[in-house]
Order: sequence, then C-alpha cells, then structure tokens
Amino acid sequence: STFTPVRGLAQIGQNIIERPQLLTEAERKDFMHVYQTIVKDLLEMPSMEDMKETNRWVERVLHYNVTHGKHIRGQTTAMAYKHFALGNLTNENMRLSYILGWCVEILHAGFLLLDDIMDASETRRGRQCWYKVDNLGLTAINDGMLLETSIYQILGKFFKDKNYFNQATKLIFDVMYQTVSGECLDLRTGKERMEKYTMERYTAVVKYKTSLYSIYLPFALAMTMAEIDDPALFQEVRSVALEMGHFLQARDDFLDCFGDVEITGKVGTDIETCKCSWLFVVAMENCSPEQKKLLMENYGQPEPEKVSVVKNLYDELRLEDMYRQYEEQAYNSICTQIQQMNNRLPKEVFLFMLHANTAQVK
Ligand code: DMA
Ligand code: MG
Ligand code: MG
Ligand code: MG
Repeated sequence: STFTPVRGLAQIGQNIIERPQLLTEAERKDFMHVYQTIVKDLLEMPSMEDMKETNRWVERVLHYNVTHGKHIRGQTTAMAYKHFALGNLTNENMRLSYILGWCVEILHAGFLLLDDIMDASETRRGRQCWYKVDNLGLTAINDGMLLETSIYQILGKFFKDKNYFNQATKLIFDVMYQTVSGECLDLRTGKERMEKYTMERYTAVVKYKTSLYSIYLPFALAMTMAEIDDPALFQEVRSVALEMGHFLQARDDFLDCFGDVEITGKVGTDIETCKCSWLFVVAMENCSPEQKKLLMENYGQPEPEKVSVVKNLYDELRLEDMYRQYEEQAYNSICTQIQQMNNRLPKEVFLFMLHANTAQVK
C-alpha cells in the first residue's frame, strides 16, 4: 500500500523548505561548492602523496555514498549556525559551518554504508547498496571506515586553530560512539531476545542509533561553533532531538514494511533480520496468545512465506491505523514542544528538519 503523510504535513513541509531565512539559494549553492574543496583537500593531503591509487578509490567512495542524499543534517548544521552566530556571522564562518555540516553528512554516509551490510539490505536511495556494487561485499567495511576516519582529517585541516576545536571534536566522537552502541543494541537480535522487545528497549535503540547523530549533533555542533556554553540549552536541544528521533525512526520502521519502494528508495529487511522495530513492538503489545505464537514462529527468518505470515498478522492487528494514530499524536506533540522551546533556539530550523525528514527518507 502507498503511504500518505499526516494531513497537511507535506504541504507545510514544502512551505518551510522554501523559506528564505533558512538557507538562501545562494547559500545552498555555496554549501554544495564547499564539498568539492573538502574532497580536493582530502585527496591532496601532502602526507599521503604516495597514495594516489587509494585516493582515487576514496573519491569514488565519497562520490557514491555522500552526494546522493538530501543533506538535511549538513544543511541544518549551517542553518543553526547562522542563527546562533549573531555578530560573528562572517562569510568565512559560514563556510566553516558548511564544512562541519559536511562532516555530519560523511558520518551519516559511513553509518548507512555499514548499516546496509549489517542489515543485508539491497538498495539505498534507489540504487544498489555500496557493498553490492561490483560485488565489493565485506571489503566495503573498510570503505565505511574510510568515511568515518576522514572526518578527523577534515577537522584537523580546517579547525585546528579554533577555540572550539577540542569541544567540537569531542562532541562528534562522543556521538559516534553512542551511535555505534545504538547499532550494537539494534543488532542484538535473535529468537531468544524477541521476548525482550519492549517499547522501552525500542526507545533506547532509537535514542542511540538515530536521534543523537541525526538531530542532536547538527544543532549541538552549530552551538559549539558559536561558542555557546549554556548546558541547559544543549539539554533542551537534546530532549527535542529524542522526541523527533523517535517519531522519525518509527516512521522509518513503518515504511520498512508498508512503504512504497519507489519513494523510500530501499527494500525493507526488518522482519527478516529480526529487528526490534516499532511495528513488532506494537504488535507484541496488542496480540492474542495465538497471534503471539504465530509471530514468534515466523519473525526473523529469510523465507518469503514466513515474512508474509508476519505481514498478514500486521494487517490483522491494524498496525497501519495504529501507526497513523501515533504519527498524528507524536507530530502534534513535537510541534508544540518546538513552539514552546527557549526563544534562543532556532524553531524554524527544527521545523525544517522535522518536515524535510518526513518529505522522504534518510
Ligand atoms: C539506521 O537504522 C541507523 C543508522 C545508525 C544508520 P535503520 O537500519 O532502520 O536505517 P535504514 O532503514 O535506513 O537502513
Ligand atoms: Mg538498515
Ligand atoms: Mg540498521
Ligand atoms: Mg529502517
């Protein structure tokens, strides 16, 4: 079945994306242009002059994995910086915020590349997953590592002398560790663990694997670059980020099963890979003992017949309706939270992120 978002949500999203106070058309162009500079610098590092062959490979890895997304996280970093910078908003600082934004994009690309190997996925953004290209297979793990480790090279190159260098670096590496820990919990699957798939576990998985790097990090980085040192403000951003992350990951999980591949650009594998997905957790909360038995017997296995049994059960339990109810309620609650947040925070940028993410997928 095809998916239509909450009433009015897509339209609001469109309006928000066009609002000039976010990034102007010219700024978006600059943001894209800066990417070329970063790549060039990375490939022309004097200390690695004797590595021409691998440099060409790095270029391919970057090109395939980084430039085909929507760059929501990267642009959000720059927009938030633009808001927080106030008197310090120079062309040079704006450019540096684009570079930090690209660090978040490269981080994201690395996580997705590795996530697709671990989730046995076939497609991403309407194309083959990187590890499927030219049968790279497990050697693609190193390409994920290339992406993740390139971030420190970029930070060193452009931010070494900045007051906020240590803090920004620590923030990125803290969030990376949290994300990898979230992926770790997400991958602790298997028959014997299915009993432990509660909404509480789900909330922990999502907080670590999604919310912190996707939503908290872009804002927190912008605040760090603007040298804001009010812990309460960081805390407030974190709390909104967790709500938004839960909403967006629940949507990602819903679309994994009910989404249109033409729109999501990826074929779901959550049922086959035994994920503690929003749908499974809600199914467990609402099924009869007989339905539970059926679910337990058929979940987490590759056979298409077993996957069909699970999908039929999801239909029987009316999970699509339950998801829509959740979505409407969570969406309204997040909008309220954004309206009520501290006026020092860029509300319109939070709304941009909320809507840009619901307009399509990762
Ligand atoms: C992805 O969760 C999380 C990270 C850290 C990449 P997921 O596997 O549900 O994402 P997707 O559905 O995009 O593969
Ligand atoms: Mg995945
Ligand atoms: Mg995954
Ligand atoms: Mg998913």
